[in-house]
Amino acid sequence: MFKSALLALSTLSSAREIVFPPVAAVHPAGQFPLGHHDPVDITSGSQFSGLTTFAHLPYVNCFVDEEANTQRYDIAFLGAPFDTGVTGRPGARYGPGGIRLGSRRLGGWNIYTGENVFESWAKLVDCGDAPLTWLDNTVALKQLDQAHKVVSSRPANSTEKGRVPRIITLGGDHTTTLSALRSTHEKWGPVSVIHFDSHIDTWDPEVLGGGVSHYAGVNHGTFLHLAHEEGLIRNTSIHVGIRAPVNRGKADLRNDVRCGFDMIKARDLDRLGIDGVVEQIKSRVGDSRVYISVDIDVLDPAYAPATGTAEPGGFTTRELLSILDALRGLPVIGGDVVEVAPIYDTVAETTTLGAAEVANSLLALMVATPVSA
Ligand SMILES: [Mn+2]
Repeated sequence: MFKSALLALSTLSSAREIVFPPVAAVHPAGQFPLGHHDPVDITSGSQFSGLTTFAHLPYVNCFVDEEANTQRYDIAFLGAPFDTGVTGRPGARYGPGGIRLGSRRLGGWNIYTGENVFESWAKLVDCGDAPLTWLDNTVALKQLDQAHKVVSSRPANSTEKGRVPRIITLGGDHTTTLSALRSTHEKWGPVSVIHFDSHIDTWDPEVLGGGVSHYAGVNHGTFLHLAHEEGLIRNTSIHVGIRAPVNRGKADLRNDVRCGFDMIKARDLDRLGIDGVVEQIKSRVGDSRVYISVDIDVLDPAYAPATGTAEPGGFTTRELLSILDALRGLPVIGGDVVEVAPIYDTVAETTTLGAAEVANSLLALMVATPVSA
């Protein structure tokens, strides 16, 4: 009995002594063997170590002069945890954190382009989330306006590529895009909006919310109407992926055109194909500067269940990424991924993984084409 126990112990201890060859552990970014000089290396990163920023980018508190002035950047990720402008399910205030979690495995050389956006001319940072109050929409949106203006007002790192840093916002409900557009207008003037969404979001505030109170008219279904009213956007804008019903039939659609939008409906993709959709978007925006806003509900709920106003019959994740990547060459001055509400996600993080990939595609477009102010 003693002998067999000893045998079991020695089997266990030798099992614990199994030594893996060094190539079994690799550096996530470069496929370098870990512990090249030291058999135990804790200086190189792993996909799961450290604190969670977008794609492991360095965190810079971009809102505080003393912290940001010494750490310049060209493209900044900015979280906008705001979801009190929704008409459906709330929860997008957790979107920035959810998208960051979904971005943990981003990195490396893109299989389609052969490029690595994380090893380019552009200095990338994650500014964290704008600190927004959660009980007063008017104050919160003023804070977000201010956050965008402060983050984009700092001098860029690679000034030969462009003086103004560009921002990719992680939403937040779609109201948050209004703050982004107010800020881009100051730096770049009116821009064409390429708006991926299942809803038009140009509803007249008088009709949607404004009948209740003045401030309720500022919400995730009216922000594009307000952006038009404020002169922030050009009348060469376009929706992509629309399929949700409108409230007032022809009146809403007439108003939509008046706000500067053309429309590619979700099922148009079946007829036009990816190339046809891309061609229509490009011919619509011409050579104007563009802002790309992606409401994750443009995807079918099968691919993005974690959103506030899901509409069946949407794009697959692959279709959306193919369209986005084909917009390469357009002068993209800013963009966002919004309406991600992680509490409704699957346990496999279906929506947040997709949303992170969308943000990665926006980043690739911005790195590919520097824009000077
Ligand atoms: Mn929307």
